[in-house]
Amino acid sequence: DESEISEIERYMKQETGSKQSTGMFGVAEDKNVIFVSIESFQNYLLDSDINGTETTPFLNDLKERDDTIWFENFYHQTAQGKTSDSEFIVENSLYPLDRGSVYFTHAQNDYHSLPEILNNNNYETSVFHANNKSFWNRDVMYDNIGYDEFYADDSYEETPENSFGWGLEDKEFFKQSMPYLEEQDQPFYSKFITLTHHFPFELPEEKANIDQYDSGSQTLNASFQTARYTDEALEVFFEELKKSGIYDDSIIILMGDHYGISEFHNKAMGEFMGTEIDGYEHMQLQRVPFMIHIPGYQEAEKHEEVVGQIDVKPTLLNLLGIEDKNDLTFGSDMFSEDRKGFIAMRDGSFVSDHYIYTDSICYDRETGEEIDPEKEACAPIRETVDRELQYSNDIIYGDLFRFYDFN
Ligand code: GP9
Ligand code: MN
Repeated sequence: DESEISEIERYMKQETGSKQSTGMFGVAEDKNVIFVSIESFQNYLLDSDINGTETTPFLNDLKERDDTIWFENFYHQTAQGKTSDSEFIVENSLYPLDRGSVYFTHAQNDYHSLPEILNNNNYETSVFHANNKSFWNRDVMYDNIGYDEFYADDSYEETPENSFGWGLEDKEFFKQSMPYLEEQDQPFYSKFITLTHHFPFELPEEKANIDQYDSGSQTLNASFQTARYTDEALEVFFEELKKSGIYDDSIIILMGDHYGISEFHNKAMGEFMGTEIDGYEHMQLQRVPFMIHIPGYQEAEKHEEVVGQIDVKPTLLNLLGIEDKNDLTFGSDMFSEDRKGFIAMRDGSFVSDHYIYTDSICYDRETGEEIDPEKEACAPIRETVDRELQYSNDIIYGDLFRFYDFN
């Protein structure tokens, strides 16, 4: 009820809210935002090669450029809701639920989501994803949180040549999206959700431009081919955006939604990485690409801060110069000096500047060494993490934003 939300509000305003940076405020004011959620993409793919062929030549180049801000320690924070969890975290800066998908279980709640805020600031908002509208209950949730348009599989032309695995291949997906994108009123916010690099990483042989890896895991082996394919699709998309003229008035954000290779493949993954996958390495494998590409910008740097999906909403609003003073977010602006200092996973694991905590073990983040349990180094952050996860659950299960005035 109202007293619960007041307590949570106090916590969020003190600990997680109003941490906007001034330096980057409004850098992308009035720009279109093209947000690409890259299916199952993890950081181990970046700068990797198979038999001397780069897996992700386009992304490797993009992340080093002066017009791309790359956060190399960006973590996904999803749970059972997979892609839908990543969408939920980005749109709301709340945690996903400990079980199920909030997109299914609490699609009718009151939220104060990114598309709604952008709508209020004169943006047209849309989602592009070539799958069934009701997958993950997206049609219902999108409607509730304020997306203007949802271009789903019925907006695309699928043929036996351009579809396999989960459906329409990413290159066709981007190409066929262009006419719809060109119809958007500017400025727009458009989210694109790719599909080809999804388990079981199926790709017709003639579309593969890199070898499979060679290990005991057919899943890991095949994943390099679909990752390479999606990297090429992103390059196609950038070219299409340039051709249409949209590129110059836009920023493009690329984000991996969650892991693609589960811990069942730890043995093969360990061979690939050249190290055994313990709890520490497992956590480090939860890093996914996060790049902010700003055409015309020349001062971009690589960022080493520990950040995650929970931070996307405040970061993006800050870049767009949108002040939403009463917003309640568990994330902070990634560019702020005064960030919260940890990224929490749904199961209570976390990564902080100095520590990584998982499965009741506290590791030194720099060295990966286990810290003597007597030292209790992780304990204070553990408490805050549990508190935040509980607050987030309270908000969702109790639909507490009903009682809060965002104006
Ligand atoms: C389905 C796509 C994949 O539409 O988003 O979902 P996932 O299995 O990754 O949650
Ligand atoms: Mn996914």
